[in-house]
Parts: sequence; structure tokens; C-alpha cells
Amino acid sequence: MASQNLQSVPAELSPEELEREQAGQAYFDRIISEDSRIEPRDWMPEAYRKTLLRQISQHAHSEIIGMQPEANWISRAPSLKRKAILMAKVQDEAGHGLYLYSAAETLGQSRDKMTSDLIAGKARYSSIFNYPAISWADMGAIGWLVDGAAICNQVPLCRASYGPYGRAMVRICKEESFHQRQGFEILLELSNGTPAQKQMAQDAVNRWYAPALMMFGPPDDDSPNSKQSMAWNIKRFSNDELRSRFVGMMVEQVKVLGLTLPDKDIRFNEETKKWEHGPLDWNEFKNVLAGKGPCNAQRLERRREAHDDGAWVREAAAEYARKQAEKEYAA
Ligand code: FAQ
Repeated sequence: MASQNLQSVPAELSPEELEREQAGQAYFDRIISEDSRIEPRDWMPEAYRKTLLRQISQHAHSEIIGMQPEANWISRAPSLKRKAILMAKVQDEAGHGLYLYSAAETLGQSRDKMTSDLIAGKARYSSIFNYPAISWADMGAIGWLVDGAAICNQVPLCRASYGPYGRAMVRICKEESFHQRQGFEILLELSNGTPAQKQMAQDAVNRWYAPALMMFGPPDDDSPNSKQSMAWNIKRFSNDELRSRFVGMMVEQVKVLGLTLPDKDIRFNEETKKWEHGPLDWNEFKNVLAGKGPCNAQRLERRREAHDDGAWVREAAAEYARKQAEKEYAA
């Protein structure tokens, strides 16, 4: 791999400092070229640290905001079994958020700061969670399509060059696989139910399909971060490559469901050996990213309320920790 520029080096360094920076850069370049892992205490370029912090914190926020569409349905799940499964899934998403915040903290950003950026509306989270979940079948479509897209995107991230991120992704992907299966199973049961239930499943797939495809990010030509992230072995595949793989997976699975994908242009291109899909409305994507999606305001409002409601828990935990430390000091 080509040597990285010393982008992060301040203009005025003593000769010793400059030597240290150069040695750090050489170490970093070697680790990346060997496809090995960078760990928190290793030297890393400032731009690498910022890119990771950006991606990991956005990812963590997505897991936390992503709890909302499904949490809304816990009290309306059609049976005790479904309720228990959905509760477990939503709790898993909270856990994923926590692993990811911990991974991001190793890059020098506090969780408090990441949370305050999120609730101030300054941080990004996945576009997909700004769409409403309006029927029980949406729980199936979210599991099957949204978790399916998440797995497709995240399995390669298990090999991300930053150790804490890659390791967090291993456990997350295992849990996401279970999530996808439960979504598939909800849709399968509805599809084999009454005509009205089958229609409900089809409507949900129709509504979530395009937003799920957009989860992979803008087309490669319009993705400013991909090239560098791939050179650093953070991302392993481009947005379009992963989107195409996802379409290929869904094309087969939808047949088993007895449903259809709302895309008449899907085809396998024999020349490129890639799946192609119909046009996506990238203006809609940009609007959602600009905060103008159907649920952006509601999602942030709920997050703020939950943060305020949880203040007493944070205060109690801090006070408990203070007392424990006092006891240990006295002993
Ligand atoms: N939504 O240059 P690129 C889940 C932004 S977890 C919002 O291509 P990059 C589990 C991007 O940040 C879902 N923003 O960027 C679950 C950048 O803006 P910035 C979350 C998006 O980073 C299931 C700009 O556009 N997964 O679903 C989106 O190379 C069910 C330019 O884009 C992850 O976060 C988007 N969809 O590639 C939970 C996976 N796409 O930062 C609950 C990790 C792009 O420059 C229930 N992240 N943007 O201001 C990634 O793999 C990457 O960050 C991408 C974007 C692929 C998302």
C-alpha cells in the first residue's frame, strides 16, 4: 500500500517529535499493508482516527435510534411469544449500541459527547430509521430487509483494520443473523396466512425495500469516504458492491416467502456477474439525511425524552461509583 501522508503532523515539531511521527506512520503503513490490526494505543493518522470515530459513532447511534420503530410494537405484538422475541431483539440493539460506543471511546471521544451530539441533532444515524413502522408486518420486513442489509454491510466489517471495531462486529453480526431469521419467519407466517395477512406482508416489503437498499449509502460515484476507507481496510467493499450482493440474496429468499420485490428491473448482469436493481430516489435519501424524512423529528424527540427520563439513573450510578471509590480509598 502507498505510504500515507503525515496529514496530522503539526507544522512545528522538534526533530525528535518528527522522528517519532515518522516511525509511527511507517508502523501504521506496515500494519495496513499486512492486513493486520491497529489497536487503540498504536500510532494512527489523525484522519484515520476521525474516519473511524465518524463511522463507529454513527453506527452506534443507528443501533440506539433503531430501537424505536420496533419498540413501538412490543405492546402490540400478536402473542406472548412474539412479544418476548421482539423485546429480546430490541434489547440486543441497545447492546450493539453500547459495544460500539465503547469501541468509539477508545478513539478518545467520550460517550457523553457522542450522546449530546446525537440529541442536539448534530450527529448522523442510519437513514432507514426515519421511516414509520405502521403494521405488524413491518416487524417482519425490518428483520428480514433491514437486518439483512445490516448483515451484508457488517460481515465484512468484522475484518476492519481497527481492532475494537472489528471485534465488536463479530458479536453484533451473530445477533443480527438471529434478527434476520425472526423477521423472515414473521413474513413467512403472514404470507401463509389469510389473503389479508399476505397482503399486509407484501405491503410491508414494498415499503421497506427501497429504503433498505439506500442503507448501503450513496452510489459509489457519490461516496466521498469510500475510497480512503477501503485503502485503510475499514470498509472492504464499496456501497454499490454490497447493495448488489444484497439484492442477489433477497431475490432468492423472497421466492421462499411467496412474496415479490417491488422492483421490475432486477437482473443478473452476466458480463459483470453482478445483480442490478431499478433506480432509487436519491433525492429522497438526501432529504432524509437533511432531517426531512417522515420520522426524523419524532425519533430525535423520543431520544431526548428517554435521555431526560434516564437522568436519575445516571446520577444514582455516579453517586454509587463515588461512594464505592470512597470506601476503597478509606480501606
Ligand atoms: N444513512 O461516503 P459515504 C442496523 C452518509 S445498523 C445515513 O458512502 P461511508 C442494525 C455518510 O455517513 C445500520 N447517512 O460514507 C439494526 C456520509 O456522511 P458524513 C447502520 C448515510 O461512511 C437493524 C455521507 O452519507 N449501519 O441497521 C447513509 O463511507 C434493525 C457519504 O456517504 C452502519 O452504520 C445512511 N444509510 O459509508 C438496528 C454500518 N449512508 O459522515 C435496529 C457501518 C451514507 O461524511 C433495527 N457504516 N451516509 O457526514 C458503514 O458501513 C458506512 O458508514 C456506510 C456509509 C456504508 C453507512
